[in-house]
Amino acid sequence: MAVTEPVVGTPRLRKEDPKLLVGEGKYVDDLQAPGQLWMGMVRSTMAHARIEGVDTSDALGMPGVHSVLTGADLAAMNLWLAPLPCAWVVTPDMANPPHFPVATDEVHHVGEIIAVVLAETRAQAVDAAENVVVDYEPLQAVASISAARDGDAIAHSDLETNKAYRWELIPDPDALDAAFANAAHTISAEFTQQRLIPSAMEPRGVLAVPSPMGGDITLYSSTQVPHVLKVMVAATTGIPEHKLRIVAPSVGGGFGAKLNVNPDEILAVTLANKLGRPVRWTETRSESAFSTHQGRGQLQKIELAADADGKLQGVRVHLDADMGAYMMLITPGVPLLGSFLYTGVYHVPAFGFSCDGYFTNLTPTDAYRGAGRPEASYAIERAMDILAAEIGVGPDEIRRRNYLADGGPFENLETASTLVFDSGNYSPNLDAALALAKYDELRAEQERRRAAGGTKQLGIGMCTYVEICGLAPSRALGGLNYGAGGWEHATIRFLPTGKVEVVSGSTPHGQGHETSWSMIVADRFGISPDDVTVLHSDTAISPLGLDTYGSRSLAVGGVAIAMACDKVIDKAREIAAHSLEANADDLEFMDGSFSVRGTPDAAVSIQEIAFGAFTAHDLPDGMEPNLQEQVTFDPPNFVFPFGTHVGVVEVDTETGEVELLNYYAVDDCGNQINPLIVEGQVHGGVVQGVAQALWEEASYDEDGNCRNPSFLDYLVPSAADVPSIETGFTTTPATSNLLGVKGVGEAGTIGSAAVVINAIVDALSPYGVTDIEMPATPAKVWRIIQEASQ
Ligand code: MCN
Repeated sequence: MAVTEPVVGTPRLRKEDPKLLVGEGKYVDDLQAPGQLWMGMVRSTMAHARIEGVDTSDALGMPGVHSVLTGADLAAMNLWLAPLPCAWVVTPDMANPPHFPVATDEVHHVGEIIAVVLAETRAQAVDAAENVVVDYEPLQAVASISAARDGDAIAHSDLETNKAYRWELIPDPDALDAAFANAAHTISAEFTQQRLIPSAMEPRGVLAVPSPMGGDITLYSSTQVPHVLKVMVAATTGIPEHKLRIVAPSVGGGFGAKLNVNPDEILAVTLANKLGRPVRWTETRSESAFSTHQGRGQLQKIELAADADGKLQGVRVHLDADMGAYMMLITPGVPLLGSFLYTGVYHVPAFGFSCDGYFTNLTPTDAYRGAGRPEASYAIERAMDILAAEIGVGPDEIRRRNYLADGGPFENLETASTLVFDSGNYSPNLDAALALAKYDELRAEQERRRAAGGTKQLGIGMCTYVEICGLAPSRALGGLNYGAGGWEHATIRFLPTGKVEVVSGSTPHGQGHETSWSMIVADRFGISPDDVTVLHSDTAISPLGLDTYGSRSLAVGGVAIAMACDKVIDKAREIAAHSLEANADDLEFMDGSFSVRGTPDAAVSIQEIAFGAFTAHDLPDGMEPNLQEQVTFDPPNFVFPFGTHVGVVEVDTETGEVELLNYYAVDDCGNQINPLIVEGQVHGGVVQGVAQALWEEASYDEDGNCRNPSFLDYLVPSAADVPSIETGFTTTPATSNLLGVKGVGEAGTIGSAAVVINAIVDALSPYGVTDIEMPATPAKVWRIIQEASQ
């Protein structure tokens, strides 16, 4: 049946949710395979040590134990060809010590795998793993970035230094020097991006199932990147790629932490392949702090040069970035993802960025929601507030004075970091955020409280962020030495009965692609979204794709879907012209039917054409049967969503407690497919940034032990910990894709940490407080007030 009302742009509940809400979703841990063996990991209890011996004898005799394999045993089995992959070798001389799934002679972080137990049940595997005795010779651990940079200890005994690489982006060094030499004001600030433990609702898990005959193997993994994983597993293990199938069943969130090739994935596949039995493992929550990569971990130095009015003349940034113990899939590239955005949404004539990557003896770092961009946004947006204070203007005014292209034109905005923003219009977005927050009233209330001198002071923070997403143009990614392309693939298939199948190369793990993709297709064809089904997350069903990260799915994959629909319509038009005996150019396609312009009675629906294309009884000469088209889209540019967020905190000056009272987010992600999903993405993202600002931090002692690997000590907020977030939107369509869409999956995270810290500093500015490190715990806030009051 034809549907005439467009659905794109209207809020719709997610079609994938009912199944998940009633517990029908099948996660890796729900799957069962006859004959399966469980892996139990023997993990290093030391951050840096030589392995002197591994005694497996007790474990081997325990009930249900099939085998206990040390690194040496596994090496002798020749299960893999290469170490775990790093796909982003950022400089030709980057140090990249080999990272095998199981350590053989030296361990480099607590939790690194030393031996694997295979047993009939999970409990038996875990019990036996606890009875493997490892003899260590302790080595000095490098437990922080500053220790890696300034200390004597070396994280890898066979390296001479902890420094892995230096990467620079200084388009015009002379101009940069001149900007600082001639500046009326200079600002220099240092910030710490603490390590974060990604905490998806579903921990990671794997199940590798060999087929009884033929040597094929299926890996079920809680991954956001089945396609990437397939290539990497093949390259690492030597198992032919065409013999591998990767399935990501229901995946309970990832936030970047399921974008990797992990030791457990390689172990499960290779052991299952070798033994001819299914092999599985699911991490426990506290194991996850060691077995899944962590996020952030940077020391930032940012300098601003400005003229007497506070107009930026130059921005200079240096990062020391914590790689952790090894380079995982994109570890070294994460800081680079942010490097281009340290000039924010501002007109900056001169720019320079450098980053030193350091190894430490801590869990490896890698992508975590925003990957590099929240860090960049934090540094520039904190620094802009400091500049505002120096110039003596408000935080809104300093931003307004510096916005790129204020007054237009709003397309192709050139930046000093060499990026060209597709489109951006920042002042109206700031205005909308200030209006939503009732900014003037907030300032008046702040003044009242200050004058009254009470213990509950108000702080108002803001941030205008921009992000680079829709990670895409393959050529641009190649220019950065990234090991893959950025295209995305879609296939659209009309079934004989007029229903539509979409095969999506991007792989949802919470983003609602089934709903959004159905909406795009529905509008293209004039049908109901309920008549569309979306197939994804299985490399046998969707063989081509580059998956979901970098808020790329809509701006690349969703656009590929729209383009594939249009190709289907083009073919259908030829068939319609044939059956209506008309010229294809004279046909119009509206509300799901083709008709001859001016004679609407002669019409044929796209479903009728689909059936005709299936029977193929009367197709134009030489035309292939069926209505199915595919598109691989490689966009000409990234997309650059932006937004202004305002946060209001109440700081208790006696206890140091900070309460986030209100949060207002006005985002601009171009045209929206489903505003309800967009809003949900903003909410989730904002809370993750707020959590970094207030609560979350992976804390390590000087021996490299994580002090808080469980939810008892690692403070992931619940809905009750945050206020209801009020959202608003402006719409500046993207110019690099036909839907005019930009990504939103990370947007909330990118602005929110800076907002909260700006707000706390704002509340405490009368005390002379100019900065506070994240997370702004009550103890830290209290101490800083005491220090400032002395
Ligand atoms: N959307 C829209 N209109 C827009 C932009 C997006 O309707 N203008 C919709 C899209 O159609 C899609 C959703 O919003 O349904 C997110 O789209 P997009 O911004 O393209 O982001 P991705 O789908 O590529 O998701 C990746 C992004 C990242 S990088 C992280 S990290 C993240 C995130 O999404 N992790 C998440 N959101 C998450 N949400 C959940 N529930 N769980 C995670 O692990």
